[in-house]
Formats: sequence, structure tokens, C-alpha cells
Amino acid sequence: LAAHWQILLALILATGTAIVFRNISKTVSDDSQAYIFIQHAITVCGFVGDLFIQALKMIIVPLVASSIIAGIAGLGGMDGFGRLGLKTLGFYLSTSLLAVVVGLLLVNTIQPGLENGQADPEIRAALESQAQAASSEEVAKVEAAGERKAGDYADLFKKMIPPNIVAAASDNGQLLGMIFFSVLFALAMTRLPTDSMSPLLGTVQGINDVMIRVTQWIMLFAPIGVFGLLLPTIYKTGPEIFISLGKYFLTVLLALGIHMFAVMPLVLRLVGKVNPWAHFRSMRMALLTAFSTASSSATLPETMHCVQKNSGVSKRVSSFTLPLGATVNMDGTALYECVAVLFVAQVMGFDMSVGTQFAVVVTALLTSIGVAGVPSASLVAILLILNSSGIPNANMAVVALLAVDRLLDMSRTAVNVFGDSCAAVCVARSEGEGVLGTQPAPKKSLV
Ligand code: DAS
Repeated sequence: LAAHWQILLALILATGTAIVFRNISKTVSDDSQAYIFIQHAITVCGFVGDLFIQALKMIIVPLVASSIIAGIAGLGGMDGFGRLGLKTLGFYLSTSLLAVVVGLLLVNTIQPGLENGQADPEIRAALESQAQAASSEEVAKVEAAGERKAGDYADLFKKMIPPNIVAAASDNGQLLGMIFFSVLFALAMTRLPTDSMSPLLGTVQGINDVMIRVTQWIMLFAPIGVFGLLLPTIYKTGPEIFISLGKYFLTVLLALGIHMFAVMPLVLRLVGKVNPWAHFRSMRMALLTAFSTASSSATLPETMHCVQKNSGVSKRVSSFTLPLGATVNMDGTALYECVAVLFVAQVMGFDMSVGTQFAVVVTALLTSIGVAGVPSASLVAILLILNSSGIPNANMAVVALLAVDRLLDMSRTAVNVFGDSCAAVCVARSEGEGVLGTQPAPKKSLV
């Protein structure tokens, strides 16, 4: 069975088992053998799922550093790199803006927080009950996040120049420091005389090949890891929340779907001149991994493998665009922040004028750059936007959204990863590379 079918099967099995476990748990007493077995099974699954994510995170630093250095050093120095960097950043900003606009349109059209144009008291009650049901650590996490100010996101740019590269490498949600150092190292390498640069480049390329091999070994365990990640999630998330917060879920998932299956394919066709379907197929393992782990960073090794091996993007383009994208380009997150903030404003009866909505759009764009590629990272940004917009009951609302966030986090992380992979393909095409079955062409600008 092909690897992606194995993962899909694991997802289906986990869902089915979780639903059976949920129903059994409801009919037996807490001290029965069946109930105790189920709790142990959930714990074991959670443990296996965490091991899988940790294994993926374990290889991020050596894989990303060696990819960037080998890719850029192979690029031959500053000339190609500057152009590549500008194209990549321009692509990321414009697709994230498109995502936020899609989110804005949908949340103003569907109006998930309103009933006949007024704040919906039932939804507010649902949020409050979710907030009460949330665990103490979730409440503590939101309280702690509430202390963060907009300035923290400005610190992101300070993180670009890390005082300690080992410490920077350890924060695998924010790869900026490591990316910056690796790029600097690679550019300096191209200044070396060839006879001393080639053995170094050969070694770095060797390390990179080894790390890609290790990625493939880790991905062999993906079906087990995915099963372990999904079962506890679905077991804990009862179907009732999809009813009380149904319109909210619908708005987010619909907006993510429009961005991923309509907007981005259009960008692939118009800007990249490639067949979107071919790219979806080449990215399926990375998308399934992103959906299962809800972490762009943990998915990065698989994203690089799919973009390089299946979409045919060169290492020199993918080794720069993908690690940067996993850190700063989060289309799904920017879209989600916009929808969630305006949803809470609607529920709280807070009138969002066009000016305030524009401010939310800008803040969502900026904070999505700062959001780490780890599960539920964007809820911190949402709290910041709610507080800075003066929307009341921000903590209660975010605690409630955090409690029901997992499915949405998995979906928006898949959109984040897909957006990064589209950038790699479009930038590669503009660099004259023949990707996804197209022929190599002369270099041209992206637009
Ligand atoms: N889970 C984050 C990621 O890994 C996205 C988010 O929290 O919005 O991309």
C-alpha cells in the first residue's frame, strides 16, 4: 500500500476507533475494565504520537542548515540569492494577503457570531461553557500569552540575528535565527577559493543527503504516529461542539478550502504556469503529515522531501523558500486569525467598523509572520489582536477557542504547508527550472 494510503487508512482507523471508544466510555462506569483499558489506550496513543513528532523535530536543525548551505553555496553567491529572496518574500506576502481577504469576506458574509444581525446569546453561552470546561493548563497558557505585547512580534526581527546559534536552533518553532546564520555561512563559503570550498561543500551536501535518508526512515513510522496523534484528539473532541459552534467551524473550514482549492491553484496556474492537480498529488504526504501533526515545523522535513523529489524543485530554491516559509509564511493562520477575531467581536456585540477590520487584517498578517510552526500557536496572536482591538472577554473567548481548536489547527497547518510549497514551485519556475513536468525555460520575473 502506498505511503499516503497508509496514512489515510491510519486517519480513518483512528477516527473510527475514537468514536467507538467514546460510545463505550459513555455506557460503562469509570471503574470498569473497559473504561480503564480505553484510558490506557489513549495514553499510549498520545505517547506514540508525541514520539513521532519529536523524531521529525529532531532532524530539523541538521536538515535545514545543511540544505540552506548546500543550496545557496551551490547557487554561487549573492547575485542569485538576492533575487531569490525578493521573489520569495513578495510571493509570501501577497498570498497571505489573499488568504486574509478570503477570511474577511467569509466571516462578514456568514456572520457566524450573529443571529439576525445581533450578537447570538446561544453562541456566547457555548463559548462560556467551553471556557469553563477547559483545563487549568489551557487557562494558564492563555493568561501567560495575554502578557505578550505587540512588541514581542517586533522581537521576531531581533530573533533574525541570534546571539547564540545553538539556542536559536533549539527553538524549532522559529527558524529565522538559524536560517539567517546558514545563509550568511553559505554566502561566505562562496567567497572561499575553490580548492578549499569544494571539500566543505561536498561534506555539507553529504550531511544533507544523510538527513534526507533519515527523514524517509522516520516517515516509515508515519501511519503509527498519525494514528497515535489522531485517536486522543478525536476521542476528546465530542461532536457536540460542531453543533454549538457549527457556523464558526464552517466559516473557517470553508475559507481555508477556498484558499487552498481555488485561490492557490489559480496562483499555481497563472504565476507558476503549472498544473495544480499535479502539485497536489506531489504534496500529498506533506499535507497529510501537516494535517496529522498540526505543526509546520515538524512537517518541514517531509515538505522539503516532497517539493524536491516529487515536484522537482531544485535544492537551491527549496532549501531557502521552505524553511523560511515554515516560519514566516502562514496563509492558513493569517486567514484563521482574521475569522476568529471577527467571530469573537460578533459574539461580544463589538461593532467592527471597516477601519477596525482593516487593522485586524494588518495585525493578522504581521502576527502570522511571528506565529511559531507548532500546534495552536496562532491562538496567542488572536489574544493579542483581540486585546489590541479592545474586544471584551478576550481571555474567555480564546480559552474556549483553544479547547476546540485541534481540527482547525490541523486544517490551517495543511494550508500553511501547501502555501509554502506553492511558493517553492512558482519561484523555481521563475528561475527557469522545469518543475512538475514542465520544460526548463529562460529566467523571468514572477509577475
Ligand atoms: N499550528 C501552526 C502551524 O504549525 C499554525 C497555527 O497554529 O495557526 O503552522
